[in-house]
Amino acid sequence: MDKRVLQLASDIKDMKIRGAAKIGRTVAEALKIEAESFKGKDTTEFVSDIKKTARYLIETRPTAVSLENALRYVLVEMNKSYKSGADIDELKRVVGKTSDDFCENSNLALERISDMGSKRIKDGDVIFTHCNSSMALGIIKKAHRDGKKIKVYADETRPRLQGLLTSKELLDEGIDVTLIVDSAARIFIKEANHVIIGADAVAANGAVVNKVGTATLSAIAHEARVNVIVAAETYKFNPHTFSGELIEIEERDIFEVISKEDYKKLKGIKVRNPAFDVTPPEFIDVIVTEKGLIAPQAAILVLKETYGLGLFEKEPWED
Ligand code: RI2
Repeated sequence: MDKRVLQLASDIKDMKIRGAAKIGRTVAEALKIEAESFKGKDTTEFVSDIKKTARYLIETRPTAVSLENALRYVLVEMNKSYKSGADIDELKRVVGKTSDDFCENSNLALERISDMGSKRIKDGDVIFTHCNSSMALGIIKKAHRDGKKIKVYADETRPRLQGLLTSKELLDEGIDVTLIVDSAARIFIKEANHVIIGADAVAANGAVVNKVGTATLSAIAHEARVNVIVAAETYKFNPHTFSGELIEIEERDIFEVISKEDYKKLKGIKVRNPAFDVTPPEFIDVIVTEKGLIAPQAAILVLKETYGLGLFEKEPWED
């Protein structure tokens, strides 16, 4: 495997490259790099090398389905060309082109989601956000750029403090931001008009998997009758959930939660660090996709339109 691909995989795993949309674009680019650097002339070897690279990239982060869907987007087309007898140059071209298309569509989705979502925001609105979602922040920034005077509460998002990244991004735009600890959400939610968040995965029943803490925040918002808006491209929808499969929740290193020093002091302590949680559809008012706004209960229709029945005999990266 190309060294640059190995480096990208390691950066995704360590969260130097993070955010579900960016992870998707990065793995698509990684396949293009691998294809371009392939030296041989044998098409079977080429296809097997690209599939192997895809399987390696899948292992980096299990929950963000954008990763899997980006690989699927490229590999389905590569497999079709291989079966129809394409030569090595054509196969390389197909991988490069589909990788570029995925990235272009992803950037376009950000623009569309920002445009459509921002129409929900009125002048004077107060918005609550969690973690650091490019899609959610796209909506907030667009509302601000359209001249709406808004105020944002960003929670810290323990343990990795992505709330600081969000605060910096919004401050750079000149937006009024207040940073709070996660556990202060119930105090400030009463002031909010909307909770706007991203998604790492959306299930067929409309449940949203997002950064841990999202489910609690959405429950609090539901109780306070504050709108919960999820910004998610259609490639965040998980086709496996169509047939009832559960989404795997990534558990990360416990030393993101506790220092090694404290861990030693607290002999016998158990620590858990799930990176995501599941918000039920009842707590979500709308999902903004690049194709339009949908009720969470309509997630199944998005999946059907994109993946048919979603019952894959074989994944495109399997040999
Ligand atoms: P966009 C992030 O995951 C957060 O959970 C965020 O809400 C989600 O990806 C979506 O981000 P992590 O990579 O795709 O920080 O909207 O674990 O940028």
